[in-house]
This record gives sequence, structure tokens and C-alpha cells, in this order.
Amino acid sequence: MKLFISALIVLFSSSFAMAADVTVDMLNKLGKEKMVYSEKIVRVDVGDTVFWKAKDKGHNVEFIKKGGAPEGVKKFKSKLSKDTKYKFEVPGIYAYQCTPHKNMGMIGFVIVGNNLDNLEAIKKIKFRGKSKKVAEKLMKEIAAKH
Ligand SMILES: [Cu+2]
Repeated sequence: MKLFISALIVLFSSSFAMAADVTVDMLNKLGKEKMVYSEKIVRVDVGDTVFWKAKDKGHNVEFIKKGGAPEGVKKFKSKLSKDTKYKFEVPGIYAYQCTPHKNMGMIGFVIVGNNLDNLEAIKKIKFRGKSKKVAEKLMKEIAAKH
């Protein structure tokens, strides 16, 4: 019986480790916040996929062009109002924005493989408007948790 239980635990925890794909909602409103991703910082392993759901219309996901992704990663921009997904193969930090709301604080980060090697490049990104403050706060969180 004891063996059975420990086998169960192993099964259970390994299936959790594998099911690391994450879903983020694109929203017009979340509590007091307007135009937001439901999760602003997501941590995944190399090979995991992040799904963004178009719960509300008028949003998308775009990797920030200058320094928003680890070197060698191709640009990524999803269609407005459509669900989208991205499989993360290169470790590092990804900074992304909603194209229409990039100055309204609608930004997010994905950290792949617990790798912060491109943090300096991410810090150099010029966020504008409301996104400036949001980015500062999120980047502090990212740097602190490492
Ligand atoms: Cu948006």
C-alpha cells in the first residue's frame, strides 16, 4: 500500500511538471485595471507553450521588437481579437505588448527556463505612457525572484 501511494505521488507530480503550458486571457478589464493580460509574468520551461485567449476583442500579442526577446528569436505578432499561442524554444526573458494598448500598460513577460541572461536588454526597452510604470514594477519582480 505504501509503495502504491508513493507510486501515485510520483505519477501525480510528474504529470504536473509536464503540464506546464500556461493560458493567459486578454481582457478589457480585470478588477480596477483596464486593458490587461490576466497574468503579467509567466514562467515556463523550454518547449512549453503559452496560450493567449481573446476573452475580449481588440487585443493581440506582439514581442517588443528591440530587445524584447532573446537573440535569434524571430518576431512574433498575432492577429487582433484572435486566440494565439507560442511555443518557447529559446531560454530567456520575452517582453510583449498588445499593439493597440502598448502605451496603456498592456504588456507582459514570459520567462523561459528561469533564464535572465537578457535582463539588461529588457531593461533598455523604451516603454511609454502607462506601460512605463507597469514595466518598472514587473521588472523588479522578475529580478527579485531570481
Ligand atoms: Cu489590448
